[in-house]
Amino acid sequence: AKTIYRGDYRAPTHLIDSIRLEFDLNAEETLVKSTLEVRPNPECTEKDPPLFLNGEDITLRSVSIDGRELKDGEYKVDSNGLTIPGITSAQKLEIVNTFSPKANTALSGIYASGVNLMSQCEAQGFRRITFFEDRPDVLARYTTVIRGATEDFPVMLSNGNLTEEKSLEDGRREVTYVDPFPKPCYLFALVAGKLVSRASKFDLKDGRTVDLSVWVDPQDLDKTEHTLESLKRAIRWDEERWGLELDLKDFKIVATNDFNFGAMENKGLNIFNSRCALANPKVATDSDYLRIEGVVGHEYFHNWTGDRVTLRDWFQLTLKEGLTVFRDQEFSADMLGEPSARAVQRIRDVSVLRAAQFMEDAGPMAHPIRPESYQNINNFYTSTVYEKGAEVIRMLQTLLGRETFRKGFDLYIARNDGHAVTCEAFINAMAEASGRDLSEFTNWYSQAGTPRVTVRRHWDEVNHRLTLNVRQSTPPTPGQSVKKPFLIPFPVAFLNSRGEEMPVQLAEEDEAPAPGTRMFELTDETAEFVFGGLEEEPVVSLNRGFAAPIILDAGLSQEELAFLAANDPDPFNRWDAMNRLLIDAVHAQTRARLLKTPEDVSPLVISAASKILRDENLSPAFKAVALTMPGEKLVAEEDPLIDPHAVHAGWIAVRQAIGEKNISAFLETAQANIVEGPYEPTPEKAGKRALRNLALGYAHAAGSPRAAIMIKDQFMTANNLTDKLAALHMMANSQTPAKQDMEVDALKAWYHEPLLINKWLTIQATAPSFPGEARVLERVRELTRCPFFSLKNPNNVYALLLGYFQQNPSEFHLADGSGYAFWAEMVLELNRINPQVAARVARSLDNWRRYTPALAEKMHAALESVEAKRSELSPNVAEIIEKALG
Ligand code: DPP
Ligand code: ZN
Repeated sequence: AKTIYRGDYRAPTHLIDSIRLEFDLNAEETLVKSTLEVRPNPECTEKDPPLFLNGEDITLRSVSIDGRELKDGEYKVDSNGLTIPGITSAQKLEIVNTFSPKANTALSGIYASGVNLMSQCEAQGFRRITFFEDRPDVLARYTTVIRGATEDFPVMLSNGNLTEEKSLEDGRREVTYVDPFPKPCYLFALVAGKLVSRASKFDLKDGRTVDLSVWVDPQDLDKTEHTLESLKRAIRWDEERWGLELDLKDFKIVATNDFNFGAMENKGLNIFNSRCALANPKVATDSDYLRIEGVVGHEYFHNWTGDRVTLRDWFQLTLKEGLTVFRDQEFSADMLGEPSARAVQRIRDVSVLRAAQFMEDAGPMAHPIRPESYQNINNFYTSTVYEKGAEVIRMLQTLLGRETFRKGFDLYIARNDGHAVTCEAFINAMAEASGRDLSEFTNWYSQAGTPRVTVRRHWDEVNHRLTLNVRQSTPPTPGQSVKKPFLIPFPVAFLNSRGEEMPVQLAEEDEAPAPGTRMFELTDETAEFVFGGLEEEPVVSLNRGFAAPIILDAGLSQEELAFLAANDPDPFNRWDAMNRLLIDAVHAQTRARLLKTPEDVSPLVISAASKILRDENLSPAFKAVALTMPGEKLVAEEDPLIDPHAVHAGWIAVRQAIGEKNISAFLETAQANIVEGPYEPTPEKAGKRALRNLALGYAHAAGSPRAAIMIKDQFMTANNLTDKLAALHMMANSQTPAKQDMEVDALKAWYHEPLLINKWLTIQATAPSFPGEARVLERVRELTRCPFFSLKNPNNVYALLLGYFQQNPSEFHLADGSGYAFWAEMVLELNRINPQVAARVARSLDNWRRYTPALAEKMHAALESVEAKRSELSPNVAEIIEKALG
């Protein structure tokens, strides 16, 4: 496939000032008439270039220029698009084409979802609707006319304002929308079908009243309140925190069960995957409620960072995504309010980054937040572009300070409103607002890989001085063997033996600053800091709040980690220390298994866990995250060669030991954290539920019969999905015979609700199998043939197949390679149906080189078996396989 390079950017040959789209809707075959006002781009340096309009999987009916239909030979059409030479002045182009929504299983362009039609244009779906310059730097004004049978399409929506609505004589209706804002075509949206809405008026700060609505299938209307309320909070927050107002009279959200992404920020008409939009206590857990609020915020915030200020080209994706993830993370944190709840939010965000992005950065798909090349842009909607991109923005805020960062942000918006720009626009605005040269910082945009920062300490007992020697290095990544040092914010704090913060004073300074965190910056490969004014040797607490997305080796002993886990006043680092102890304990147990030298789980980790569990000053929410076992994959990432079975056994041993040694404390905690009354997803109540379920999990893992009874009882009586699902999950992960009945009960009760079916599928896919039970591989294979599973539905695929391939390492990595063979089979089937989804699933074998030779060899063979079908592979899948085989 063709590789596209960032440096090859050329301005568009032609500009399209306006587009009028007329749709005659039909699920089998939709007819589009598109009228374009086209003119040569004065900034294009080529002499009289032909106009090229992308078009894919659509059928051209006719082309006319200024009313004259073009004949064969006056244009050229092939499987990539339409070429029209000779457009050297402003002209009106009229194109008629058709496509089939029903046949569109790729879910890109306009497709059928149940009885509805939905659109998804980012990144390159618009070319599957009509012929157009499908690139983000062509901004046009859209008028959309939709005609459809009243019976089939009682609701027809598009971007902008409804300006006309009429009944046609043939039993159809026609609606017209005008979007006042020029936009790139990836932000176009069309929705039609039998939808109902929950609507509300909302008063903006500037005095205008706007209409907000959430559109869903009728059976989902009772799941829309949280979405609508989240939207109101997001609008208010963007006004208050960033001074940004809604620029439309009308803002709509639509939910659908068939969607490749989580959600999409189409101008004024956001479309959401139902799993990111629908909630009530029966179908959504506490984390679903949080996620929905975050995603509703994310898509709404794109209205400014993405829509009003958009991208010049797809290499700049992080310009809108990194920034908007940062904004949604801040929104979620602000909604939680008090500092310890905010810390829990930060802990969750960092855990996601470490689990997914660090792995990506260490594998064959490693790329800078702004990639230098790609084959298929859909493969670059990655945790690097999104989550690491957000960390890069956060570092800028840390380095410049909140106020200056805000000034830079305001400047960025003011200066680039209505334009399609590059990442430089953001950096330049920040540099200008701060008066600081940020050129060193831009390495974060151009270099892949996670920097390792190693800190070695020397305590001078005589002079009471502490020296920190810091070294940063970043391992090679594909195409980048040597890395320049990064500019890294580096917060330092010291604790005395009572656990209190001490002043962080450089030896050459005369005065001690107030005790607390002090911010330094790393710019070179090495740095030395000498600190004085210390009454005793401190314990260091570094990179508080995860100020930089680095892998930090602070050189702390297990005792020091245990000290921080018990005492660090910074909740993030307190969590981090406990998390590190847990990871190290799993490593030790894994090693003991590999070397066949049994050893006890370190008493230090057990007592650290027990202290956190009993600490009366900690919130339940914090205790729950601090005592959550790190994922097996995250732990395995640090092993020189991964043996998933040894890691699994090590993980089980640690959890069991912590459970056994604290069994009564866990049972008491479970008892003490029962939440009474009607369900509410508040942080306090969610925190209590999380802690209770965590405690039950440990006690159950330690074999407590009482825990088993409590879990079963909870499954039967819970008034909310969080508790019910947690109970089912704990049972499914144990050997209890009772679990079969529970699983069948749940299936019966959940059968008609796609959101719940997906959760059920994930439980099946991620559970272990015990002796005498069918292997998970067999269960998953069987489930792919069930009436409630379809390879055409992305959520089904993510729930069952990604669950199995990516969240159940010990069951997927079977010694005979049968797990991998199944993966290959699924990738090839999905490749025919939905290339974007197939490519996501394909990534499950990315890090094959990291496994023990016997497994790596079989993973490699599975990759080759897919590669062997090269000629059938979509460009999406081909790129992933090619890079994995590298
Ligand atoms: N731009 C979408 C989002 O991340 C994904 N297509 O919000
Ligand atoms: Zn986004």
